[in-house]
Amino acid sequence: MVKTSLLPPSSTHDSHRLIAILGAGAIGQLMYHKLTVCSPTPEVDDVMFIGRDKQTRQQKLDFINDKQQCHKALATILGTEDNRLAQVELLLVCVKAYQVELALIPLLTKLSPQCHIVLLHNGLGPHFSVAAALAKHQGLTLGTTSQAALKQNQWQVKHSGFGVTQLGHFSGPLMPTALKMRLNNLHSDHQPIEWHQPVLPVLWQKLAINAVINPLTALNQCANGQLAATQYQAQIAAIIGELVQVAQCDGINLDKAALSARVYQVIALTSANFSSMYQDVAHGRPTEIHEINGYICQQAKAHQLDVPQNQALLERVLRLSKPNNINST
Ligand code: KPL
Repeated sequence: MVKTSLLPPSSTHDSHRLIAILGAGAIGQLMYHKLTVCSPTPEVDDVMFIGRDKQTRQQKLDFINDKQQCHKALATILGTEDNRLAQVELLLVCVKAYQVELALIPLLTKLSPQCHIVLLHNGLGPHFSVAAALAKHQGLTLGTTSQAALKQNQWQVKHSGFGVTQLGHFSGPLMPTALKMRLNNLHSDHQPIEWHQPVLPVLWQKLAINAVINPLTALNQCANGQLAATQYQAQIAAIIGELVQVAQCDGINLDKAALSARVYQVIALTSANFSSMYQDVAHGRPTEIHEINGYICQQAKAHQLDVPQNQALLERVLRLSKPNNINST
């Protein structure tokens, strides 16, 4: 067991600039540990979570790294009325796609007027309303991560797979270099953080991966790897074909063959995993279907395109899952 220094919240000087994480799920907790105890220069007192309650509290966390070592930490979960929200200069939003607007928009005026926001959810869509709600000096970066983390219990997370984290500027002021350097600590073993400009092509690529794997595993109740079977080939090709057409009308050129190869690569790399949508449906939680296949349908409609495969997946998953509601996770 590796013991790390646990600084109490009182050690945080009032003028400190803070990094905050909204969403303490598996990815939110992984980001916390990467930015604190796992970073080469651990600074444990300037990274905090933002909770839903008014009161600030402390929470003990466990992080099990790839070498099965356990790091212990004592995290501050800032309450929604804590004045320190105004010191938050970088906010990593790690909630589910359907929770982004409800969780983030009411907070924006409480954060520093220069706060930079990073959205890290599956799917697309919430970035439009978030960009519109930001103050003049609040910039927006979008990203995606294929790092994997598994919750062993609510406050114990295991780093279960290495992957790449891809980020890029979307709107407003650029992220200051000092914050960018701090985020470079989110790298996984041999894969540095990738910064992309423009970022949307990368996010459409990830959308294709999620548009295939997530609904098909949820509907067929299978692990990701089972989608490599020939019975799914035609359907997967049709989902990707529709997405490529819609993306093109949105000004994003994607190579269908390369995208399809990438989707099958992720199916192979994550073959034993059960997708997040499979798990959401299995646990009776809402899913991110609106921000995944639903986003493809929405953009298709705007361009007067038909996307029957994605439309059918959207409707079938909606019949399986709960209506989206921020309080239900
Ligand atoms: O992002 C994922 C998810 O489950 O949401 C994939 C890449 C499909 C891995 O399971």
